[in-house]
Amino acid sequence: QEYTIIKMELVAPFPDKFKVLEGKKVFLAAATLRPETMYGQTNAWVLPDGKYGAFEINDSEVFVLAHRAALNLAYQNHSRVPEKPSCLLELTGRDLIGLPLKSPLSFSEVIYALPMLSILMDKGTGIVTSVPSDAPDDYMALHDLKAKPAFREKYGIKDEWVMPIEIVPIIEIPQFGNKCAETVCLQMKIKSQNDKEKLAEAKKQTYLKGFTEGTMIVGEYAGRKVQEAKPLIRTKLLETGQAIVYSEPEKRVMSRSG
Ligand code: ZZB
Repeated sequence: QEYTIIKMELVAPFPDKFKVLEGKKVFLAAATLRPETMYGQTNAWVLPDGKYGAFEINDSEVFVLAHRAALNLAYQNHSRVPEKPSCLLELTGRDLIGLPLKSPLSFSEVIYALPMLSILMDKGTGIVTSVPSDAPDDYMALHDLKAKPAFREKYGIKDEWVMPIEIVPIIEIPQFGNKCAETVCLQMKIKSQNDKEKLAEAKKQTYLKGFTEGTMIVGEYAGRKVQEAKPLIRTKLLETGQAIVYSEPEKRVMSRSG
């Protein structure tokens, strides 16, 4: 599986726990298969109990991601020490909640890291960028946070990180409109982010529709089909140093859906 890693930059001043990283450029490294949707990013997702680390990618840049992903990246020429992850700081998802980030192409100047309970730590980087207009999982996780004050309280989430978030329409799909994740979640009567089976089906549908029938309505390639815009946007993100390629080696164990 070939992902694009989006570099979501931690905005200074760093919180106490991250002070040892001062002077470096620090990024939450989000793995995505949909680089063309980056205009619609509203926040980042982390697993509260997930184990993460801050790894030196080169002399000046640090990526926060799962240890397994750091090892894979080290073998893909993205480690200060060749073939060896160099961890400066051990972290959990809870340490990441509330971090202010600046992410490529997002219309929001600053977005925040928030908890999502369905993140798999053995897939991608364990960091996910949130596009609630087009990703059903993101739409439902954001819905849960907005609708449930107790949930926000449990994780020490400030209202100002969540309540101002608005879904940004970025892709138009015939019959699904410009917030296809919302359309599908409502149609399928999905209740929360824990509704795993229905969400898997919703994801499948929106992936397919978005790719085959979607048209960009924002950004440099507005008016172009998603199929055409996707590789162009990806290349631009890579060329401008805002993203890197990440190949996920085949897993030995079968995935849950396999
Ligand atoms: C932005 C985005 C926008 C995504 C969208 C999807 C969609 P797949 O096909 O199952 O490999 N993701 C990445 N890593 C994880 C993880 N560790 N745990 C849970 N989710 C993860 O799915 C890849 C997508 O799943 C990635 O692409 C990421 O979300 C998420 F409009 O990034 B995506 C219809 C989906 N739309």
